[in-house]
Amino acid sequence: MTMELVRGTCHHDCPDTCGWVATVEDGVAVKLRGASDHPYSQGELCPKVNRFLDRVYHDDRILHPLVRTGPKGSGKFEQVSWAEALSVVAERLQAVIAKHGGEAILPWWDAGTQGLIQMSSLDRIFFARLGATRLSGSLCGATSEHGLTSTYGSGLSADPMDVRFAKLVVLWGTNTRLTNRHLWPFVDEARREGAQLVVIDPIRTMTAETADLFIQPLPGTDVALMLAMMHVLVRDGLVDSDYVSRYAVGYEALADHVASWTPARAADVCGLSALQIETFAQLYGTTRPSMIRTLIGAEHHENGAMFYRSLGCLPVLTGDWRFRGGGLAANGTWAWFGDLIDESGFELPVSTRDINMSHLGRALTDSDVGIHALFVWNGNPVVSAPNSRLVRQGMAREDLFTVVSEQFMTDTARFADVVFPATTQLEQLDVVASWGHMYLGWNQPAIAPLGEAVPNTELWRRLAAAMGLDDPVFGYDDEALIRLALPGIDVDELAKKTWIRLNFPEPYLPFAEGRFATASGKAQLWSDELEQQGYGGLPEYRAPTEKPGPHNGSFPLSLLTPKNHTRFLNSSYSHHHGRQETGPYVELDPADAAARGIEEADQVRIWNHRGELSMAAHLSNRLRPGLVAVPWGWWGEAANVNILTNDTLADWGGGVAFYDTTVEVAKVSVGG
Ligand SMILES: Nc1nc2c(c(=O)[nH]1)N[C@H]1C(S)=C(S)[C@@H](COP(=O)(O)OP(=O)(O)OC[C@H]3O[C@@H](n4cnc5c(=O)[nH]c(N)nc54)[C@H](O)[C@@H]3O)O[C@H]1N2
Ligand SMILES: Nc1nc2c(c(=O)[nH]1)N[C@H]1C(S)=C(S)[C@@H](COP(=O)(O)OP(=O)(O)OC[C@H]3O[C@@H](n4cnc5c(=O)[nH]c(N)nc54)[C@H](O)[C@@H]3O)O[C@H]1N2
Ligand code: SF4
Ligand SMILES: [Mo]
Repeated sequence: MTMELVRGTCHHDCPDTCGWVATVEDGVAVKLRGASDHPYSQGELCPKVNRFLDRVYHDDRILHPLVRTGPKGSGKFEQVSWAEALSVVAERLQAVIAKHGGEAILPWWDAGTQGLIQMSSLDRIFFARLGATRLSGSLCGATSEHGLTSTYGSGLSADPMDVRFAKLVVLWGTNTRLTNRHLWPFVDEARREGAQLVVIDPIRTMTAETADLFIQPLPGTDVALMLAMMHVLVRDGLVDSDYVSRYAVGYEALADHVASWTPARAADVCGLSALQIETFAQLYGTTRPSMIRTLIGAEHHENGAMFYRSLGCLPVLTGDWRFRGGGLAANGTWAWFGDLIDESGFELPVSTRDINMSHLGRALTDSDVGIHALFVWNGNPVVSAPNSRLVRQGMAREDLFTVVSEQFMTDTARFADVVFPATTQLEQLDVVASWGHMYLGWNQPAIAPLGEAVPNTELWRRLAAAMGLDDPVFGYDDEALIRLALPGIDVDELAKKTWIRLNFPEPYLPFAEGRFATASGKAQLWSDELEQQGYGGLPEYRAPTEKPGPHNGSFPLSLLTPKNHTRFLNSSYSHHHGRQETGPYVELDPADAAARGIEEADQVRIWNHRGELSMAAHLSNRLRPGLVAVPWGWWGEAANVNILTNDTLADWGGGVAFYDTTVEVAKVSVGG
């Protein structure tokens, strides 16, 4: 018997990017454990990935190419050879191009794996050569980065691990214990040293439960809260005027602007008390260092980018950037890797149109847009994109030719004409950059690909050959692609060490002496660009278009649909771990339930102008009147809450307003 330990890095779309070690016996992975020497994840994986081997070896894995035999969406397929599947795809794509032009082809991909080459590399050359429509926007991450860039000139922010040096930790719109669990020990460390913890979330999450101070604003109103904090900082002389005068522009204008944003005014907008705002603002204004941690929750609003742009102003005003353990740790980590990763080898200058990925449903159902072929990999848009009824409607078009590369028969793959079998992270080579810490991770394949599954890179090579594309880069193997994308990295050393810290100083104090990436080198409390683009030069609160109320076709209750299950990763694992999680259900405040005659476990309808679902009611003290929540990530038309969600784009940055959704809920009458 041979036994081998193979080190790798988790590929999931998760900020933790954990290191792991697979035990392989005679070519079969028998154990997967967290790598105890990974400096950030330190040994533990998570309830999702602890059972990753069950996923890898699951009977439901797609291991061969499939061609549809039943009606669209029926999930009826037959196994075919790779050669046959490739020739079907090549023929159909050539026919689409001949009849409608390359732009009738839409690629749709996300971060199902966020590995550098398996997420997106050769696909870009492939689709550029076909003249396909380009995918723009993002379900996750771009709005926060663009918002922050408006204030700092880049998405760079603090090293999240430095939260351990904070005296005040503010978890703002992030459910750390669920979504970023390996940061929690660092938060705990700070608390053991006396730090206080503030959590700001419309939902009393498992993270909020542990806070010293929990602030529960109405969704999408945080910018008003920030403006009132700025008001208090200015009013009470808590601004670090030395820092601001050296390293920021627009302070005078901002100070004038926030004069009218009293805590009382913000309290009305946010549904908080003026005293709460006052207390928090004082705490923040007088505690150094204060570290704000935020991730993605707050970007899923129409004013999502404004949230991050405004948040970025706070540690500038307090001068928190001077201190280790101070500042703001956002999803800016990708920005750190930017200088390292050179994707130009995967790009061709193309001038085709683009379509925002959140508008998949709109694009597929609008005949003027004219999409005739759709290619999906690394994502499950039928479950993860907003306004999902429209996505289903579009994907059900018999005249749409759909290709999906998947490991499992997801709701999206069910609509495919051709399904290609994809390998898992245990079967593919890659490197993984993190958006939660500063370590780049190598992933050595631990086992051979199962069945006829291939890494995404190999799929593009085979498709390129089938389509007669001969760009030299299609001849590169995976290691050569990694070398191409990481010109400044010693790839052999990375492979040997498995994890290397980016070459940033430690402690990492990016803005201790200003040096923001803006043209002036200063933080932009006032932004000329935003003023010119019509967003206003200063942080501004704007209510969403879809807000609760009996007008404008909207509905009386706000609906939030964040991640809720420890065993799900977005929509992945819901079909494996679903039985261990309760749900889906509609979580209601007892007051809203009482007003509708709803009791615990009653079957209720939840609907709006986009769709309707029927689920059990769950009365909860995690919410507040006017707010309901449904856990997201469940497969199946009857369980997928994105049927209800808003596909309006965020202000700038290309994200989408999932969480600016309004609904009504009613009891399903017996027999009705
Ligand atoms: N277990 C688990 N972990 C995950 C994931 C998963 O599916 N399951 N997904 C991964 C992915 S892709 C991502 S992007 C991250 C996301 O990590 P987070 O950003 O932490 O997660 P979200 O659930 O999107 O939102 C976080 C919180 O934002 C709150 N929120 C919503 N609107 C507002 C608002 O207007 N203001 C404020 N203050 N808060 C608001 C929500 O109530 C929610 O509790 O998690 C990653 N980790
Ligand atoms: N209502 C609501 N909607 C949301 C969110 C929310 O909080 N609420 N969160 C949003 C966020 S933050 C995100 S990031 C998105 C996530 O949405 P998606 O990116 O669509 O995430 P998943 O649903 O996990 O789908 C990833 C798929 O990729 C496949 N996959 C994994 N590795 C590979 C591989 O190597 N090759 C191939 N070909 N496939 C692979 C997996 O099997 C899985 O089916 O959803 C967004 N949608
Ligand atoms: S999903 Fe996240 S927490 Fe779980 S092992 Fe992967 S990186 Fe770590
Ligand atoms: Mo995400």
